[in-house]
Amino acid sequence: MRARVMLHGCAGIALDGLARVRASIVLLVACGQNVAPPSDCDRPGSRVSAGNVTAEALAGGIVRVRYGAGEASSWAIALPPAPDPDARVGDKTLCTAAMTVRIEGGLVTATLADGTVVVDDARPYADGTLVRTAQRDRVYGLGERTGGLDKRGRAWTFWNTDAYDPDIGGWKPDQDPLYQSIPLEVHFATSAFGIFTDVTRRMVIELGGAEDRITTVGPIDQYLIAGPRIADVVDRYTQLTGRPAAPPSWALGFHQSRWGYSQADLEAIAARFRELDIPATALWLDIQHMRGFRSFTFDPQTFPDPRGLIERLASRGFRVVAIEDPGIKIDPGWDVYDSGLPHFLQRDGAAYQGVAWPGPSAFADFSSPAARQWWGDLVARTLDLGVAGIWLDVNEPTTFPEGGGGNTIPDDIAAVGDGRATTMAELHNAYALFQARATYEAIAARGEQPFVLSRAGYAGIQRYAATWTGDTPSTWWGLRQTLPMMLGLGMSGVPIVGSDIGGYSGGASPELYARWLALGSISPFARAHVTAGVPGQEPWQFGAEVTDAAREWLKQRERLLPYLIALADEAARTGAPLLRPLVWEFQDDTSVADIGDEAMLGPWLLVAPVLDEGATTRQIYLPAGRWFELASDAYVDGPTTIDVPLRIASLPIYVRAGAIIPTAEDVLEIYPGDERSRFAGVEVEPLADGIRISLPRAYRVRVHRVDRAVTAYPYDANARVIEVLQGAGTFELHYDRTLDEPRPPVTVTFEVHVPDGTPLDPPIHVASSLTAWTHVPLAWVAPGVARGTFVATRGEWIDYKLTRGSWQTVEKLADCGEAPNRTRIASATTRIDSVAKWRDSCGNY
Ligand code: MIG
Repeated sequence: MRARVMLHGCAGIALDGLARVRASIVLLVACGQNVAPPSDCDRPGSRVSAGNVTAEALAGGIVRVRYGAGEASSWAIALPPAPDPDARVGDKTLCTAAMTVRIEGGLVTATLADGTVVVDDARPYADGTLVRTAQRDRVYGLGERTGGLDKRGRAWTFWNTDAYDPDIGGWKPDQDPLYQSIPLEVHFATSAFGIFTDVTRRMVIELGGAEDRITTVGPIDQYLIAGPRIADVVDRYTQLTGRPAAPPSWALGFHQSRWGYSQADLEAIAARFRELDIPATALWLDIQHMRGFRSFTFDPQTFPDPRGLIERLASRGFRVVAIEDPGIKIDPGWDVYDSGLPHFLQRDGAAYQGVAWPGPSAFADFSSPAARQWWGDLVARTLDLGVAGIWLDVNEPTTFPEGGGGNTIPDDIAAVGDGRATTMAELHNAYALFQARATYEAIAARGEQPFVLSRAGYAGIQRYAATWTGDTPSTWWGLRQTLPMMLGLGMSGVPIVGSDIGGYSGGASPELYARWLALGSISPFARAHVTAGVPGQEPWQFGAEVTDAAREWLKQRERLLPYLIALADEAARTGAPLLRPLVWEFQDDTSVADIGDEAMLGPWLLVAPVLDEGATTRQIYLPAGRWFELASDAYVDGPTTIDVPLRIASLPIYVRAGAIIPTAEDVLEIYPGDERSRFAGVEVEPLADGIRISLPRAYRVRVHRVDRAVTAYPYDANARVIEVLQGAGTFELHYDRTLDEPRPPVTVTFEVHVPDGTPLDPPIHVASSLTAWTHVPLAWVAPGVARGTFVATRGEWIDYKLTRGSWQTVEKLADCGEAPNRTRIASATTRIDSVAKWRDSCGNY
């Protein structure tokens, strides 16, 4: 029996049983570079210790190094991993299949089997300071951070902070720290490894020039995590700190929020979404619904009947998510306060008081199991009203300095520490982790799949909550920062991430809002939200063009929902983020390591949102392989950089060859490539004369870009798609897989729905860029419905206007305002446009 092993970052090398004994020697020769020195590991064992440093090999390709005295204990670790049964030790050395760790003279060195240096201490550990020789590699991750993908070159602080700057209406361009502290470094040169510094106390990690420096107080636990792929690092890391919770499917839909919605606003907004046919699944309650900012209450004046409200919203297909702040109003006689007394953090024998939204407030010690139970019972009360999800805000935890204290609970306040008495100095960064746990467990206890959104977090937060990028201001730099920030969170084990679509401070221009919504529509968590006292950021607030584009993007998201669900399921099994940088999928392509303005949505969709003001074109890098434009099925062969023209409606998405994409109504979109591929239980194997497909259940299978007429199957020659209904099992389709040209012509169908009273004669016309803006008539096909076709180059933008044969009759908006040009990408999909008014009926020509 031959075993295929992947070691040392070399290609897989086949070894038989005998050769494996001398595997390291064989591999040294095979790899021929950068080899770790021969070790003195001569006996079984998983632990070495010298001075105040201990290294322990754990199962799953991880070594824990403890700097400083005492036994390690952690709030982040989901299940303490067992010692690595195959590890070996020498006097100063620990050897595992993945790495060798040596402790000598108080210095730790750790090297991967291929010689890659993981840790090279430059000085013995002392007084909470760890200094190591910096490696010439990139460092991804570190949780929620500003800047690009690579975090090298500056110091990063780990201290959860409400980073609001009133002058900016959110956080600043290079703000640090933000709300979350996730001390996972994902190092990448040619192969990847991780360093997770499991410290919840205030800490700074400086990823400088010659030295990397970690500064904190007290002992430091580091988990050294083997690769070689970035995906392996995050897989191992989320095995250690817990797999991400898969959200309920409604939580993957579009959410609408703002600070300040009244009961009437919510009802009107629900109706408007349905009227405009814009998909949305949830509406949010910010702190305005509370009685004097008391968590777990509804104001009897302004929200007299929450249960009825939530039922009416549910009848229109909306779930409701409600915010619950941690600061509990000091209000003797109020049952929430009274019942909380045994659970609040204390100072001098009384509840510690900080100032938050309700004024003087007490804060539960979520590191106490009893306090978590108390909070969970209150969460259950909110859920009993019909609320479907819980939003945890200001849980850094934030207090208002205006109240005389600082911006958080003081370090010296004692805390239960989940069985290990401590103070806020250590609990601070983990406060939200425990609060999210209490909330998640309360929802799960009811048999519901929890949806919790938390602003703050520590390593492990992914087990309980999704997150968003907090108060990102409504600026172009805010939008531009959002994508790398989400990608960084994804590489830090937090896959369900989003941003306030339109930005938090408000006043977004139509263009900024449109670009943000496009990005939001391909974000794992998609919620429009904005602060109080500014215009709302619902999709219809920015003009007809943006409203139409919003409908397209959100319908596309709705179609892709089964794909998103499959990705969330993958995340829950492996930690892989839904939205991942190109380097995650194309680690061996040296040109993608710093690309943070494109991303992969799962393994199959490359998304290139538009992030610059006024952009009329954008460059898109496509790695090796064939890429099909999602909107048109035009294709491009990579590696290449293309320049695409842009419209407001643009959201460039390319499908990677090999793609298997489950979509709504049990449709499975398949884009065969030259290699076997697998996703969501489906397997596709290319054959010389077609493909073989294995399905776990029935699907309507659509095989894309079949250019030669196929007689044996239902075949749409214009779409160039074979569409067959198939049950579970394996089947083959035989056809000629040759493609004729990247952008073959396509017949484009326009369907126009006209307002009542539109005369039949003259007919509806389309004036477009396809016909040098001459007016071409459509045919009436039903009362009020006209249709016609044009031939276009697949994938080109068509700009057009609808008329009744002349500019005097051109389409107008419902308020008789000028209608912007309509636009669409030339494809086989029928476009349906509804006209509100004609110019001659507006009487203003
Ligand atoms: O002190 O609840 O980031 O989304 O609208 C501000 C009001 C508290 C901060 C959140 C924001 C929310 C706001 N909150």
